[in-house]
Amino acid sequence: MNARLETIAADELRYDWTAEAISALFDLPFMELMYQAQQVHRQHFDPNKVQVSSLLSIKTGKCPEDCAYCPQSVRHDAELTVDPLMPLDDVLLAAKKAKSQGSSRFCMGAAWRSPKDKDLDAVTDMIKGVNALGMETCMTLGMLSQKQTQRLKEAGLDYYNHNLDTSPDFYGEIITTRTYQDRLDTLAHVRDAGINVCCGGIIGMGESRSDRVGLLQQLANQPQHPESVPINMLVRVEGTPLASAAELDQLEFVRTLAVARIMMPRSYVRLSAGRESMSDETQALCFLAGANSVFYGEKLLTTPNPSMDHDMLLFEKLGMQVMQ
Ligand code: SAM
Ligand code: DTB
Ligand code: SF4
Repeated sequence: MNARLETIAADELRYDWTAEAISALFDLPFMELMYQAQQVHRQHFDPNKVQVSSLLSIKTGKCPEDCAYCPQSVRHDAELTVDPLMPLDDVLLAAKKAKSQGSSRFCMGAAWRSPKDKDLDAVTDMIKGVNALGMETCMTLGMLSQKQTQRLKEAGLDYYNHNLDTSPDFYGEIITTRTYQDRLDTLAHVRDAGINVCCGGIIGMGESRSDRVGLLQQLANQPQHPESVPINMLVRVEGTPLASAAELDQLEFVRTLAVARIMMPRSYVRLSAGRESMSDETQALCFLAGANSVFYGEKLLTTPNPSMDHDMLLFEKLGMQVMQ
C-alpha cells in the first residue's frame, strides 16, 4: 500500500484537514489520484452501485436571494415559469411516478430564502405523504431555525439539502444576501435535529483551485461529514450573472470528486447538476473517482438532466446497478 493511502486509512474520518493536505491531493498525478480515490471508495462501497434520487421543484422562481448562478432569483432575468407552492396531490403524483421509475429518494426544492411557518404546515404534509409511499424524503427550502428543523424531523424528514456552494473566500462574489455563517448555522440546526445532512457545492463558477480546496475543507471539517455531498458543475443559465462563466476543464471537476471521496470516505458523493453537458466518458471518470449517486429524471429543478433512457443505457454500458 502506498504511504499516503496508509495515512488516509489509519486516520479514517478526519475532521482536521488542512488546506495543504487537500492541495497535495489535488496536485497528485491524475492516475495516482484516481487510484487512491477508487481504493478508498472500495473500502466502503460497492463500486458498481449507484444511488439515484429524483428532484421536484415544489415552488419555483421569484426567490429574493441573489445567488449569481441561480435562474430562480428575482434579481436576474432568466426565462422561467414561476410557480407558487405545489398542491399536495401533485407532489404525491410526481413522487409515485418517480418511485415507479426506480427512485428510492424524493427531493423537493423550494425557491425560498427561508420557509414561513404556514409553508411548513404544507411541506410537513408532503413529507408524511411521500414517506407513506415508502420513499426516503429530502427537502431543500433555504435557511431554517432550530424550531423549524425540529418540525421537519417530527414529520419524518430523512435528509435536508443545504449547500455551502463555495469557499468562504469566494462566497462574497456569488451571494450577498446571506452569509456563510448563516449557512453553517442552518446546517448545525439540521444536524442537531437528527436529520441526515446533504451538503455540497458548485464547481465552475470562476473560482480558483484554492477555492475548491476551501469548499472541501469546510465540508469535511464539520462536526460530522455530510451523509450526502452533492458536487454540482455550474449549469450556465442565460440571464444569470454567471451565464458566460469560463468553462471549467472537466478533468478538474473529476479531480474535485476524487478528492471529496478521499476526504469523506463514507459519504455518498453525488455527481449532481451538469451531467447534461457531460459525455458518457466524463461521467464514467466521475464514477471511477468515487461518485456514487446522481439525480435521475429529465429535469433538475428548472434545468434539463439526461433522459432516463440515456442514464439506463449508461449504467448498463458501465455494468452499474441502481441501489434499491
Ligand atoms: N433556495 C434553497 C437554497 O438555496 O438553499 C433551495 C434550492 S437551491 C436551487 C439548491 C441548490 O441548487 C443551490 O444551493 C445550488 O448549489 C444549486 N444550484 C442552483 N442553481 C444551480 C446552477 N445553475 N448550477 C448548479 N447548481 C445550481
Ligand atoms: C443540489 O446540490 N443540486 C440540486 C439539489 N441540490 C437541489 C439542484 C441543482 C439545480 C440546478 C439548476 C436548476 O435546475 O434550477
Ligand atoms: Fe434562491 Fe436557492 Fe436560487 Fe439562491 S439558490 S436564488 S436561495 S432558489
